[in-house]
Amino acid sequence: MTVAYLSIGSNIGDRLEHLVEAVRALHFRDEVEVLSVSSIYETAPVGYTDQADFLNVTVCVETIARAFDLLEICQEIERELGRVRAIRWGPRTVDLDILLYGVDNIEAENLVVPHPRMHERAFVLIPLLEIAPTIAHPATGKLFSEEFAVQDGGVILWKKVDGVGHFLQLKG
Ligand code: 5RY
Ligand code: CA
Ligand code: CA
Repeated sequence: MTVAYLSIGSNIGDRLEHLVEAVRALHFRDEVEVLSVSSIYETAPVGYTDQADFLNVTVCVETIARAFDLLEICQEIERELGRVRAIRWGPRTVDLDILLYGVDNIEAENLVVPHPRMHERAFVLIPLLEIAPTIAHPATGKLFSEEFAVQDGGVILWKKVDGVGHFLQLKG
């Protein structure tokens, strides 16, 4: 069993509905147990900025799936929720990214873990630190709480979430 952290984001349509459905889909997979979920944050788009704001959460799961199977699961859920990959950096109904998979370092063509940009993205770090305040980068040993990006703006608490059960009961 491996503990993994995922980032989930949505910036089109009913963003809350998309996050709730994504976490629900993880919850119903036999290979995945959702251990915790952060509050929901509204975040300014990073990387391609002339776009709608995102809702983002970070989720901690325990899984028997290997990393590449977890990636498959995430991509299946994206497809189930109607994500169309029309434009590479276009708006997305839902995006599930593997941030950390245990302490593994993976550098494959289709999967790089730890996520290479996670330490510089407040929309990842702020929700991650809510559920794992003392977590460190498995390769560098650096605490994520000590990253400068934690102090970046553009991330506001949108809805406080008190446990996975509460999250799964939210209506989109
Ligand atoms: C759009 C904007 C930025 C598509 C769009 C990127 C996230 C993209 C992000 C996320 C926030 C990215 C670049 N339309 N910014 N930027 N949250 N993902 N706030 O989840 F692909 S990647
Ligand atoms: Ca499950
Ligand atoms: Ca992605």
